[in-house]
Amino acid sequence: MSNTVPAGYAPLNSDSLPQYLVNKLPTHLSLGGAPEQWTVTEVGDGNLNLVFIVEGTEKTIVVKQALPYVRAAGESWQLSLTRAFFEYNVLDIEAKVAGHSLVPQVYFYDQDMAIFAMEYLTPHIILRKELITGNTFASLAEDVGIFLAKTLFHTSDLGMNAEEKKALVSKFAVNHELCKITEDLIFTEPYFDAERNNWTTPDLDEDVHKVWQDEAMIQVAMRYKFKFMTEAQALLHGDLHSGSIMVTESETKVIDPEFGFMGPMAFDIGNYIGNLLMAYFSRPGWETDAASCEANQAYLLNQITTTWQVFVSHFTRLWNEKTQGEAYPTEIYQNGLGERALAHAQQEFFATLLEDTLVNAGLEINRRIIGFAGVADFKLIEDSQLRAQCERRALKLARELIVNAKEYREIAAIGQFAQSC
Ligand code: SR1
Ligand code: MG
Repeated sequence: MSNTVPAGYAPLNSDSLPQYLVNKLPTHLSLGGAPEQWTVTEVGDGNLNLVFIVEGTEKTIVVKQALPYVRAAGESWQLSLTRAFFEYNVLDIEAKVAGHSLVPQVYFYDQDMAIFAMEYLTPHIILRKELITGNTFASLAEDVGIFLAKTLFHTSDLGMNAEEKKALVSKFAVNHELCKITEDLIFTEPYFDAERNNWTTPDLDEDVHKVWQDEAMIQVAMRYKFKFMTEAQALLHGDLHSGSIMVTESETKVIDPEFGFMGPMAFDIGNYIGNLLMAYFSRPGWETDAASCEANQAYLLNQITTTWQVFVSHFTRLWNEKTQGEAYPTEIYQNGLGERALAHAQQEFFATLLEDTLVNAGLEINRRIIGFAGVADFKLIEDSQLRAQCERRALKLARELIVNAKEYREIAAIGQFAQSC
């Protein structure tokens, strides 16, 4: 893996950032007050980057800088800085197709320093934290469903010009290092005794060893790894979990698309649904009151169904109204075979997409419980026995989704299986 650091690159810190910004901030963007008086706080708690909040007297911004290694692992796991380029570019495309109501505004990007500055989202909070607290959000499913529909439709051969779409494939193919992280951490390592795996031991040892012997499940995982690597359907966010979404009562913003590349649509949708399911299974670790635990779990299952339904109806609308995109061309459907044939084509499309979504959701659950990068929903449950109990139920559902995805014609049916776990 090449890891060349450009000559102009240096990681910044709270002391050096203000001076750097003085020369870089666009003139129209004034934070107010002297740079020495700005308050700079490093708040990055993700796996990869430095994230600073810079507060002037008039305005606050967020500055994100890539490090030449994986922050969560240390310098022994080298990673090139190009991810800042991809994150900036995905944010730009997402904003064009989904709008700034769902995607933060970016102020500038500096390639040499692998840094960009963006809108400070306040009072938004990371969705994962909110779900752990047990909070609910009225517009979340609608917002995420629409985000998925717009970003996936408009960057696919259904909704964009074929030449431009192939240019996107070529541009994002260079994000192979982050794809490789996903290929390893999601599709490979949970299925053998990989060094980086990290599960609740010894409580889950037996369950994890069973996974490594589960040929039926592993064969599907390998098939979906191949699909992930070869199906360049649309520009994916690439890491659409509840830690990549910030919310308020009425607003939803999708952040952190550094894993973006042209891949299978079901990966993004399945990732998000897998994380809602983990929130669901972690509830008994966070709630002592049975009734409120049940109510919250019902909310989470409803989120899954509604997100999918909103996605399908919005995507269908875009498809029915499409004016470009050479897949399922308008000459054949809108002006040819007609509405019935188009509806039939769409029905088949969504049936396949649902199956692939459920498998990807299951794979995301497995990797968060067995693999390197766990999720706070489970990891922060202090009582390891209780944690393992929650995780074991989630693993049971994950297996069902991976092995029997085809059986689920309606997304709501997975809720029944989840309840039976
Ligand atoms: C080494 S990065 C580990 C994980 O963190 C990111 O958020 C992605 O989910 C990745 O798989
Ligand atoms: Mg991230």
